[in-house]
Amino acid sequence: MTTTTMPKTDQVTTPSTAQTPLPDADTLRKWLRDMMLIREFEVRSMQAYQNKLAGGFLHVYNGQEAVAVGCIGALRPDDPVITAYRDHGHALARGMDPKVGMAELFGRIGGCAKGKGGSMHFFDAEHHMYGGHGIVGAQAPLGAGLAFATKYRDEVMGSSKNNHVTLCFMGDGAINQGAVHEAMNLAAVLSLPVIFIVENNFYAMGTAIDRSTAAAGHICDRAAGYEMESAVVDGMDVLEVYRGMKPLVDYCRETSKPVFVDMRCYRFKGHSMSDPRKYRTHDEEAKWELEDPIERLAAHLQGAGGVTAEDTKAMAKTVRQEIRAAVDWAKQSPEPPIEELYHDVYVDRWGPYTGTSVPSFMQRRSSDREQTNDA
Ligand SMILES: Cc1ncc(C[n+]2csc(CCOP(=O)(O)OP(=O)(O)O)c2C)c(N)n1
Ligand SMILES: [Mg+2]
Repeated sequence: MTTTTMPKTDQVTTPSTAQTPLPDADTLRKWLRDMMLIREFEVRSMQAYQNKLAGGFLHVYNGQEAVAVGCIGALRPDDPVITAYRDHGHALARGMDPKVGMAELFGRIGGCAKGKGGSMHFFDAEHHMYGGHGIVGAQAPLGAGLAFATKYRDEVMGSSKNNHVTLCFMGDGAINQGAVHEAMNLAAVLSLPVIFIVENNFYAMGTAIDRSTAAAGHICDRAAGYEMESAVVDGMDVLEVYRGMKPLVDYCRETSKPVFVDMRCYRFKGHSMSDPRKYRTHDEEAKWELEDPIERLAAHLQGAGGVTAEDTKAMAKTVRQEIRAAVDWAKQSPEPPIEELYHDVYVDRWGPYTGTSVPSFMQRRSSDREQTNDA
């Protein structure tokens, strides 16, 4: 048994919080509903898993809902998002229909990946959600690649400039992966509009962050090595997440420079369904449960007026009905036929390869060439 030296959320500093105005009351109510929807989806996912309706691995997002909802709330709807295997919350926050998500979990043809991906591979191109990735840190190069693609379209292919910002989420366990550092380096070298968000829940499986990571209390120092802007944000409060992220998203969009975020949060459940959580104490869990992001936003909305306890209850009821309908729908969806194994393996949307050219943002500056004398 080990205990972590994790900072409490009240010790966390958040940038520019005072200056960033919050969105209107309807948006805040939608965020509360979205967080409730994610929580209920996870509760029913765990039930379904125990009832053997879902197979494979299941990693639920309980406790971290404010991160996906607040970060995605700071984006435009067409900005790309990519994450790891704890991905249901991001997909739902991005607008995925819970029916389609539940069917994916159940391995049914109605799922977002036709039941061929399961829990770890929620993918929804229409909502610019690019997965769901099971290899720790593997989504970081893909996130940099998505940002590269948006920049390439703007500067080389496109007739109009879209200035997309890509959000690339990862766990704290990913930050010691070589691929993550290669991606951060390339993002800095090519000036790619990507925000690397570490959902720092202080554990990678059963290993506390200070047992696996040097200088665990200040992982933003790693971003400094790439001359990248960075921030620590309280991920247990959706308003703080939004206030922290909005200026960073705006900065990234304006400058096309990458950003790194240490998003402090806590997962209320185990790493996966087979985790008995023996590596942390009940006291520690109880302390973090007091920070429940859903309760915090509900209290804010009730305190700020406009929303009553009855409204919140009614919202919770609607959400329960929606998720129950999603479970029923997913159960009705057939299993994929065997031929599906060979479908969707390769995509040739852009036609055959016809050569390439180097976009200007990849060309080395002439001053660099003069310095190294190898023009
Ligand atoms: C390259 C690689 N190594 C090991 C694993 C096994 N593994 C799966 S999840 C995990 C822990 C990751 O923890 P973290 O990144 O903090 O994410 P969290 O589960 O806390 O969201 C590990 C080691 C893996 N999937 N990929
Ligand atoms: Mg973690």
